Amino acid sequence: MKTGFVTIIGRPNAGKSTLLNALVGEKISIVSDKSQTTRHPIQGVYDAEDCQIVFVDTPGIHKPQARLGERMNAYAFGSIEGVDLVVLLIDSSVPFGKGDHYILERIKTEKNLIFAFNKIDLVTIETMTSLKATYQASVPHAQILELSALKKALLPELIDAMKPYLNEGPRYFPTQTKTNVSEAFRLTEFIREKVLYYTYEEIPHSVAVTIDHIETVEGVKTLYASIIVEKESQKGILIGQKGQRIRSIRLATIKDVQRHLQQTIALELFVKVEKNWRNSIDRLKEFGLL
Ligand SMILES: Nc1nc2c(ncn2[C@@H]2O[C@H](COP(=O)(O)OP(=O)(O)O)[C@@H](O)[C@H]2O)c(=O)[nH]1
Ligand SMILES: [Mg+2]
Repeated sequence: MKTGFVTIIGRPNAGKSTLLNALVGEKISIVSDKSQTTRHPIQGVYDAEDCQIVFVDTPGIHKPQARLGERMNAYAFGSIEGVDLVVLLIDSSVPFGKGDHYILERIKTEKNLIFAFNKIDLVTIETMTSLKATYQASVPHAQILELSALKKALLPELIDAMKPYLNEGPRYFPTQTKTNVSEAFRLTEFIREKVLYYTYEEIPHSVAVTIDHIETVEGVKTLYASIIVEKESQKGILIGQKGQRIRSIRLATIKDVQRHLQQTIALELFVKVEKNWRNSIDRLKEFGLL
């Protein structure tokens, strides 16, 4: 049995979480079109007859604007230490820029490195060829692959390419284990994903979610959760006119959580304002971000 740890890193929005979910075959890590969706390193386990790979999804590497952002970058770079292989996932539809150069400089000394060019469904062959050449020229020892995480294209090829970097040994986790994250954490993330979907600009980055209480009455599980924002104005936007937006968030979350838990649930959402929580050491600690 071949086993190993593989970290997926890259810029925000490259498709890292989409890839993790596609490889594991279950929604482990939330996905959105907003940057900085993933805040923690999240493990997802790929399990097959001949190999088990523990993938680590990481926050996108970006220019930080708050302590939270600094922490997220540190998590991402910290997650490449001691793993068997680093996969740099690249959004092929975005031109090579300073941010990409910065990541390359940080990781080019890694011995086991795959550059995976994602979103092949969005680019021409010419674009892809020239982007690949740029990367290959700066880090010649890296192996290069193309794929689409969203369309689940060329994923078996990616798995095959990883096998030489794995080691002989027993499984790290039982075959049915898909992730290391707790059930409570997954529930907060399901809610945060819906908040990201329904909001724009600074709000997605200003939101944290806590599960405050869970009760089961006559077989119906009710989750009481708080959505924490940084300003009164954000609270207003989140609630929306006549409570429309928070209602949409609530209903979309219920649908998702019910599918995940395979049972009927109720959900009570409270929106709270906490100025500057992203710079609060206590809060970041509480959210497992420090
Ligand atoms: N067209 C296309 N979109 C993709 C692909 N992979 C991911 N995406 C989209 O890219 C956005 C960011 O995805 P996400 O997994 O959250 O990126 P992350 O920030 O790197 O974790 C989402 O809207 C995904 O649906 C792909 O192969 N093709
Ligand atoms: Mg992500």
